[in-house]
Amino acid sequence: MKKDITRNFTSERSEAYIALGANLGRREETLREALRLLNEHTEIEVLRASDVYETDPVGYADQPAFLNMAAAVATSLKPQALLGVLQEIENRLGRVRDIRFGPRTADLDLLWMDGLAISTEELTLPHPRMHERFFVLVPLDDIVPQSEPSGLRALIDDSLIELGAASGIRAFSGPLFP
Ligand code: PH2
Ligand code: MG
Ligand code: MG
Repeated sequence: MKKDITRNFTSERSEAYIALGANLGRREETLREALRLLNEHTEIEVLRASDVYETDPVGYADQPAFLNMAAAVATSLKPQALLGVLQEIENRLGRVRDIRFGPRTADLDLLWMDGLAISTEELTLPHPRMHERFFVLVPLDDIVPQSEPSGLRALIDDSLIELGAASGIRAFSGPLFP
């Protein structure tokens, strides 16, 4: 059955995947705090966090290296509401500048939610560029189970084969959560 995304999920929980990035300020503390704030929300539970990777900037090269990671969450929020929470957390963590693809204190991108396909002004799911970015795929690869039911596992496997040898990404630390 196709999911009705206009419905208000009160009890039903979705599994969502979020990419986190930071390349200004205290990058590791920012990511740790983002995970804490996510999990603190009454309708979001952080299930798994990936290792942390240091990555060369993609898209706009003249900026510092990023720390990137990914997280799996369970949530009763609808996609738009979850997106709103991610933006609130970015704001709380002091995100100010917003050059497209430019430096950011905290970037929380909603990548995938139960295999939903959505295309609106504010939100496109799956994230339209996730399959071409090592800084998204490599962390996701850490936390998406082999048995993931909605097609994300297959997307990661296919994309990593398509892209070939990973570059511009280095191990930085283990998971920052719990
Ligand atoms: N985010 C961008 C643009 N470029 N490059 C890396 N390595 N990591 C990012 O998180 C990133 C980027 C836009 O959000
Ligand atoms: Mg981003
Ligand atoms: Mg973003």
